[in-house]
Amino acid sequence: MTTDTVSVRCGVRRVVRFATLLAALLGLAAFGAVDGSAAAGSSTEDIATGGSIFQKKCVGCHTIGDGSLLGPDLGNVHRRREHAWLVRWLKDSETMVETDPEARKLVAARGQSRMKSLRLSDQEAQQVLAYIEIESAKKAPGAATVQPVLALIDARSTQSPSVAAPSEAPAPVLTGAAFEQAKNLYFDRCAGCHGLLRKGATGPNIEPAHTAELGAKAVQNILTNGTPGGMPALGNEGILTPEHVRLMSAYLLMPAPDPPAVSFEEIRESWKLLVPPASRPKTPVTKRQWDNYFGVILRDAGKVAIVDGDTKELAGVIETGFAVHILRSSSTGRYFYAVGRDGRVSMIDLWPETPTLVAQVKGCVDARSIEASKYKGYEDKLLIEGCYWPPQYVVFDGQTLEPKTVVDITTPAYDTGEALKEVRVAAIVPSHHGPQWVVSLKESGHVAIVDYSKPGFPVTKKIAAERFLHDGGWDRTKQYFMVAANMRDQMAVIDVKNGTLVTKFKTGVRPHPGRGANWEDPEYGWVNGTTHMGEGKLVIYGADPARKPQHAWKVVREVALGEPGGLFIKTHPKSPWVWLDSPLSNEPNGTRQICIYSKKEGKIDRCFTASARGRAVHFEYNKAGTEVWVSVWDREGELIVYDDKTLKEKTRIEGDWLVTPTGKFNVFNTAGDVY
Ligand code: DHE
Repeated sequence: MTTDTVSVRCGVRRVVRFATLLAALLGLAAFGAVDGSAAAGSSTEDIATGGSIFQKKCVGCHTIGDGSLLGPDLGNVHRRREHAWLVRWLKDSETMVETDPEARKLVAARGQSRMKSLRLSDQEAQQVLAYIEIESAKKAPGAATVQPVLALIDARSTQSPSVAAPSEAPAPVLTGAAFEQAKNLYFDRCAGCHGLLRKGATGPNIEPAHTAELGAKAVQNILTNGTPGGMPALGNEGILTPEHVRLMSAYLLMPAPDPPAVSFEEIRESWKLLVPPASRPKTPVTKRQWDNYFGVILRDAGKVAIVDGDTKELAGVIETGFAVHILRSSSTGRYFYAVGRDGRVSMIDLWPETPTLVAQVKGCVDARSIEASKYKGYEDKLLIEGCYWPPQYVVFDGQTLEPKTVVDITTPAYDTGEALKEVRVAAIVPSHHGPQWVVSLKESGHVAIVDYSKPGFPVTKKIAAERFLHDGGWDRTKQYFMVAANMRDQMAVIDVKNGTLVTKFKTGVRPHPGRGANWEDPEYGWVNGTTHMGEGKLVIYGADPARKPQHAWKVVREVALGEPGGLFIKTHPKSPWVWLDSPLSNEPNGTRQICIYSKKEGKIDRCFTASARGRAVHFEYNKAGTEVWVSVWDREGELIVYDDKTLKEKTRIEGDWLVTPTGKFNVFNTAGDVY
C-alpha cells in the first residue's frame, strides 16, 4: 500500500465516522438514497475504491457539490435518483439511453455531451455511489440545496449554471509568445484527434462554441484528468504541466488560427537528395538478413531504430525529425519510408552496411500516412504522402523523393454536402492488383482511388463510405479494404476491384483496428477483427464472401477484453493466436495489458501485464511468423519478444536508444502487407 493510499483511507475513515454521525442525527431516510443508502452498507475500503474510480473516470466531467462541468454536479445525486437507476447508469449509460425514458430525457437536455458507458461492475457502481454520498455529506449543509439534475441540465441549455455563461466570461487574452506556445502545444498534443480547425474526428468538436459552454474550469479538468471515452489524462500523466493546462484552456476558448498552405514550390525546396541512386550499392552490402529488419518508431526522440530481427542487435538509428509516426516499406522491401507529424518524409536504404538516410522531403504541415507503389512494374517507383493539413496528397519519386505532384482533395461531406475546409488524409493502402492507392478522406467520408499509372496521379473515383475514416487494411485477398469510421462506431467495407461500397456496420465505441488482422475461424470462414478505443471489446466480422456469404461483413463474435483503450490487433497466417493491446486504458495496469485470443477456441486464452512501466503498444511478427514483438512505450522503453508458439517471453531488447518506442514494422511483412 502506498503512502497516498494510507492517507486517503485515513481521511475516508474520518469522513465515514462523520457521515454515520450525520445519518444518525438526520435519520437514515433523509441521509440515504431514494431507495437506500450506498454509504450505509459500505466499508471504508469500498468508499476509498469508489473515490479512486471517481478520480479516474468521473472528475473530467463532474464535481460533487462544486458546480456543473461538462456533466452535472453530482452532489446529493443519491437524493434525486433511485439507487438502482444510478447503478444501471454507472454500468451502461449508453444502453440506458436506448431503453430508459428518463435517460433519454437526460441526454436530450444535455445535447452533444453524451456520457460514455463506464462499464462498472455492480460492486464498483455501489462503491462510487457510496463515495459520492460521503463527499456530498462533507459539503453539508449546503449540499441539500443542490438543484435536481434535470433542472440543472435544463438550465444549461440557455446558460451554464456554475461557470459564467460565455457572454459573461471575460474573453481570454494571450500575448503573442503565449499564443504561439499554446498553438504549438495544440498542434503536438491535440490536433491529431480534434483537427487543426478543432472540428473533431477521433475526438469531439472543441471549437470555442463548445469550449465556452463548458467553461475554462471544465476544460482544465478534462485536460488534466482525461475522460473515460479515451481522452488521455495529459496533466496527470505529466505530458502537460499545470501552467500548460491553464494556457491551453485559454487558447481553446479563442478561435483557431488559420493554418498555412504548402505549395508545390515549397515542397520542392524542402527536398534533399543525400545519396543519389547511382551512389547506392547495387546489391546488399550488409551481412545481416535485412528483410527481417524491424524499423522501430522512437516517437518522442524523432528517430527510427533499425533492429536486426535475427540477432536482436541494433543495426542503426536514423534521425527522422519531430514525432515520427509510421513506416511503410517499398515493394521490394529495400527502402523504409518514414512519415512524421510535421509532414517530413525520410527514406532509409537498408542495403548498406549500416542503414542510411538517402533522401528527405516535407510535403505537408501535418501528416500521418504514407505508402509505396506495389503493383507489378511499379516496384519501388513511386510514393504517396497523405496530409492532415493542407487537404492534399503528394506523390514523390520512390527512388529519390523528388516531388512529382500535389493533388488537392477538398471534398464536401458525403452525406450532408457541407463544404469542408479541413479534409484529412487518413489510412492509405496499396493495391497489389492494379496501379492504385486507396486513400481514406477522413472528414468527407470518402475512399478515393488514386491511379498512379495516369499522368498527374489523379483521383479516379471517390466512393462515399462514412465520415471520420481513420485506420484500416486489406482482407486476405486484398480485394476488400476495411476501414474504421471511429467517431461513427462503424467499419466500412470497400470493394476496391469494383470501386463500390459493399456495406458498413456498427462494431462498438470507436473501433481502432490498425491495419486489422485476417484469420480463418472454425465456424465463420475467413474473418477480420477490430479492437476499440472506447470500450474493452474485440469484435470479429465475417470476411469470406466467396465461401461464407451469409456471414460476410456481419459481426459474428464479440469478445470482452476488460480494458478499453485498445489500439492494435495483430496475427500472422501461421499463428493460432490474435494479439490485442489497450494502451489508452484509463488504468495504469490496463495500459500495459496484452490479451491473446485463440482462433481455434474462439475465446481469450489469457490476458497479462507485460511490463511494470509505460504502455504495451502495437505488435509485429518476424519474417518467419514465429515471434511477436511488443513495444513498452516509455522514456526508458523496451521491446519484448514473445515466442508465438508457447506465448512465453523470449527476450527483452533494452538500451538508451529505446526512447518511447511505439510502432514496429518488419520489412518482409510490411512490404508484402502480411497481416
Ligand atoms: Fe496513429 C496508424 C492517425 C496517434 C501509432 N495513425 C495511423 C493511421 C492514421 C493515424 C491515420 C493509418 C495510417 C495508414 O495506414 O496509412 N494516430 C493518428 C492520429 O490522428 C492520432 C489519433 C493522434 C495524433 O496526434 O497523431 C494518432 N498513433 C497515434 C499514437 O499516439 C500512436 C499510438 C503512437 C505514435 O507513435 O504516434 C500511434 N498509428 C500508430 C501506428 C500506426 C498508426 C503504430 C500503424 C499501425 C500499423 O500496424 O500499420
